[in-house]
Amino acid sequence: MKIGIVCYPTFGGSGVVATELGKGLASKGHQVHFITYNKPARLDFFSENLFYHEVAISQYPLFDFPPYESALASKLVDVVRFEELDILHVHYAIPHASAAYLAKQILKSYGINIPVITTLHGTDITLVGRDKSFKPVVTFSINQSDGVTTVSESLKQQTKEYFDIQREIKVIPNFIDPDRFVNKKREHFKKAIAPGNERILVHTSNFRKVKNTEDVVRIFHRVMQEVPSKLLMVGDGPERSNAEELARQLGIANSVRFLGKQDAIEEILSVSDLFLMPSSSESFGLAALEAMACRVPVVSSNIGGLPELNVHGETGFLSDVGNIEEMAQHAIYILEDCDRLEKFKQAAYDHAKNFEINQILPLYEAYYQEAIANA
Ligand code: GMT
Repeated sequence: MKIGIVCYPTFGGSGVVATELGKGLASKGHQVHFITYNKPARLDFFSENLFYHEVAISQYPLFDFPPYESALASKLVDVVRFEELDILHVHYAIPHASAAYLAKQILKSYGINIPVITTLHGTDITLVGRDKSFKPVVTFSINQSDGVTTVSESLKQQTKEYFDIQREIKVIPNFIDPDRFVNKKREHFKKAIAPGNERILVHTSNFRKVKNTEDVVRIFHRVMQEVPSKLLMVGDGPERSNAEELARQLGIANSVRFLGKQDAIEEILSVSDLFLMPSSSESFGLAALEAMACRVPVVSSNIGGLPELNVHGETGFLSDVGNIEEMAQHAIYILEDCDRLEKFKQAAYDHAKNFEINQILPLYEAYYQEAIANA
């Protein structure tokens, strides 16, 4: 198939999933065209089946807000026509689904009927999409897509609850590449971070409000009173300085390392013993899955899609959002006993196997084939 993929080209979960999907499809012989405003962060190697089309946005003094949606729709028309694409797959509803709808209508005037699949990732539904300034457009473009997928059962239910959706929604969970996300022995790195053989806790995110990064610091503060440990904070975003300030106020700054944005996340996860994800909204929790694949159990909130990923009492534990004391107690329980920690690590790894790319990719391929056949 010749597949067009539209996504945000950043480190955000939706862009990561879209890029890894495209790379996986290309390695199976499909021709994949990424159409976005920057080269996707994880599009890091050359393949004869991978193409990147940049959406250029004109800067004109009249435009306080450059019209990205129109520029994207025009680019989609162009790429579909001249690269003869079979299908468009857009990730994140806003503004990708409506741009694809517009492109689809324009392409009809050229006698082309291109099927459009929309994958909803979370904040496009739970936070941004519900905003009344977007809601009619999001509802319309979901209903007009030829196929709609969500990354968890929970997100499917939320989409139906918040929007008037008349069409079927298929759940296709997120996935990991097990060749990349696998535990790599990095003893020297572990020794440098935890010279006293302390336990290593880790959090990776974009440090937005929903990630509750201050809760991560508070949980750690509680844990280190019982179990000698260190905390690695990976990523960057608006809440980073608050989390840093809190670590200083609590007098634990020497035990917390803020590493900023990192490419080799798997190396950091490989030396870690526990992943913390106390988010107040999480449609899936891809970062937690990446940790599990590297043998890292997860203490998380029980929000959104997290209970579909983190098996309470097996791969980690779930708690109500904001229940810092319970999350800390769960973390201590896992970390204080070597045999128990090993059991949780093994269970996390075993469960992550259900989300390997080779199991999930065929679901997308079959869904594309169905949409093309019905177009
Ligand atoms: O979590 C974020 O802020 C990034 C966001 C995105 O849209 O890129 O992530 C969402 O999509 C990921 C991939 O499907 C999911 O794993 C995340 O759970 C989801 N984030 C939220 O729902 C808050």
